[in-house]
Amino acid sequence: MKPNNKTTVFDCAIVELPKVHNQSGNITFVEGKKHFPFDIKRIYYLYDVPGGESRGGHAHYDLQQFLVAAGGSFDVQLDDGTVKKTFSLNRPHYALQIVPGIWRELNNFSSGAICLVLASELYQAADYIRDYRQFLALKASQ
Ligand code: T46
Repeated sequence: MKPNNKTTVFDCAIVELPKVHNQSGNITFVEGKKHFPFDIKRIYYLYDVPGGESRGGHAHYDLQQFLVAAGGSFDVQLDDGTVKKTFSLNRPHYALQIVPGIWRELNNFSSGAICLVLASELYQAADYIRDYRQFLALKASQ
């Protein structure tokens, strides 16, 4: 696997998802390749995150993701080795696209927050870069 070391935080953005509202509430739906640029191969979600805890602290070589605050709120700090950018997620019909090769830290989870992740690949431990110095070296080695 080759690192996607040319990606930047400016390749990551919030996208608005469809929302259908009626008197009994809202529904949001996503279809791979229609609303996202990939077929969704895996869904996972973070929940019951204790107050003050952080998640993430890694980058991916290949994985593409969309993160949604399906409940509550949290912040996502993205880092491409040069620029850091923080996104606050707090509405279930907005998703944050994270491209490969971006370091991320998730924090400021509200009580009851749910971070829903729609991912382009199945789980592979080898797709993670968990050492920040290694990440910086990879980003600098283009
Ligand atoms: C990400 C952020 C937002 C699996 O066995 N299968 C899976 O699909 C996942 C996602 C995790 N795991 C195992 C691997 C670890 O033993 O669950 C444990 C915790 O995973 P991790 O420390 O990577 O959790 P987070 O919250 O730091 O990161 C997760 C995702 O791994 C990552 O892709 O971007 O959520």
